[in-house]
Amino acid sequence: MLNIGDCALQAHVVDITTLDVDAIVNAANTSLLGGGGVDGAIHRAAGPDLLRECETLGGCATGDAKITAGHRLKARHVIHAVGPVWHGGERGEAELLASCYRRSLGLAREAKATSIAFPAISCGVYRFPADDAVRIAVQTVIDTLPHAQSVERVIFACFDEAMYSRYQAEFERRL
Ligand code: AR6
Repeated sequence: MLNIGDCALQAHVVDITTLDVDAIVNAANTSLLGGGGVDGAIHRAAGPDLLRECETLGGCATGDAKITAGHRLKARHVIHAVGPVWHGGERGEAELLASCYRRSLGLAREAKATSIAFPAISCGVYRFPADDAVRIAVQTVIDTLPHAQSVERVIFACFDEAMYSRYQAEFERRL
């Protein structure tokens, strides 16, 4: 855990779809119409009304995010962020990934969310190098928290121990 002002940053090995938080973030694609990985898991757990709501949104640009209700999830909202596909690092991937975290926290603030959980956006099918992605995620959240005062708890939901260790190492580096 890492405390930044009044906000606690935590990493947990957990299925993000099970979390009872104000908002979970989805690692979506530009269509916002579902897919595999965490996106597929969120749509399965939230039920078909999530897709119906997503169909009204008109997609989403890479680096941006859009918010919906949580439907059958315990989470009140889903924030659908579109991370970059990794192409070697010369196509603005780092800035686009940082933008996902900034935009998601902005939407969380507008929804008056106090708790938000992020998956490791772009670290699966989109192949962003995980160590770099984790550093960008933690740095961007820390930099953006002063503009997202409602947020008291940020959870980095990890699918496995290897990803969890990366967040722990990043927290410890900052203690
Ligand atoms: N809870 C937490 N983390 C998870 C879960 C889960 N239930 N399931 C997977 N992960 P990915 P991307 C982790 O591929 O790279 C989809 O098809 C996973 O281990 O879901 O941003 C979308 O529609 C990895 O660390 O997202 C897009 O087309 C992380 O979540 C595309 O994949 C992200 O992996 C987005 O690719």
